[in-house]
Amino acid sequence: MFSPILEAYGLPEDKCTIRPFGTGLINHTWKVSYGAASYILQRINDAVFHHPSLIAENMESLAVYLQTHHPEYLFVKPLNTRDGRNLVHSQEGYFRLVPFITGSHTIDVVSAADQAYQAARQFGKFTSLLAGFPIGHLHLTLPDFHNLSLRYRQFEDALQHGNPARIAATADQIDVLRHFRGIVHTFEDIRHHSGFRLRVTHHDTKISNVLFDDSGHGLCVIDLDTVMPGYFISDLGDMMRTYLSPVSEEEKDMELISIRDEYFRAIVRGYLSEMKEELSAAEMDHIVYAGKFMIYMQALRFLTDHLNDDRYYGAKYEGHNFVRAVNQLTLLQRLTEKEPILNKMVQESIYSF
Ligand code: GN1
Ligand code: MG
Repeated sequence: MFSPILEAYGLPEDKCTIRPFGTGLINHTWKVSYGAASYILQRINDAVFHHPSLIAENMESLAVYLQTHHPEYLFVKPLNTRDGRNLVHSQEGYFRLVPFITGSHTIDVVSAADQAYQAARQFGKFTSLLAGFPIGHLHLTLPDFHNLSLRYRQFEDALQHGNPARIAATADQIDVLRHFRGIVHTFEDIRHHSGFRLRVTHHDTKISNVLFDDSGHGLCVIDLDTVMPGYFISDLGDMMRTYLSPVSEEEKDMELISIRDEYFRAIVRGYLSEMKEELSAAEMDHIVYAGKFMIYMQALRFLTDHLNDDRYYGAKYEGHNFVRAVNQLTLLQRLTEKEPILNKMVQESIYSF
């Protein structure tokens, strides 16, 4: 299967070692080693990304901008094939090959507050280095990706047309999602608020999308498929969603879900260390909201998918997306309980700069 793809890049498949890599839910990823060189090969899920060439074009324009304005920034861009293409289309789908940066590594689980700080700093840096980039030049690779109002409508749609047995069995979770609906209203306010800006936003700030060096310093961010115009709450919020709790969205024992204060502080400090000059007062007032926004959206998306028979995320066991939804709702409740403390930490962080 890989032979024509690797050949396009001048790599002989029979001399390469190819093994699955990473834990993403959407694209397929492999690490390819050839002699001393290593690469990351990815098949873009074109059931999700209908126009993979738009991703490649976004990477080209970001690369040109960064090369001109911030040539010292490590921007990991897909390689061109021998005949100059930035993407290979075969019967098996769309593929790209990215150089593996020697001396770098990724992590799958945040196990120290400094890792959260480093990652938040890198995501903030990415947006702030691109503050002058003409935002209209970015293609929307997934239109409405973080449009919470649309996600809520899709949830309501699933309540109408989804699997009736699953709808009946999830009445409690449906109630909780409805109870938190104010999070959607705040999002609507944000969209109409002049203090909120659309910036170059990563939209997938999980820890495995940060490259670290051997001493644990953040190097740069990777996995740029969903880089699009967006609000800062997407990136900051998804870090809260994925770094605050000691257990991930896959955890079935909800007792283990908690908010780690020192990780919250690390995320906010790391992000603000790069973004404090960028954010308006109105945006600064929505730092804790960012976490609520992203956790709520993910809970909506998992439950919606469960009601739609797992057609988007797939399921490794019966009720997988239901468990994920309950997990995210639990996390949302834990975060909401701590809101006053977290807001206080935000104020302390803002004053400490
Ligand atoms: C998907 O593929 P992965 O794991 O990077 C999803 C994210 C979700 C995440 C939940 C394009 O990301 O939005 O937060 O799963 N990406 C897409 O694990 O839908
Ligand atoms: Mg991703």
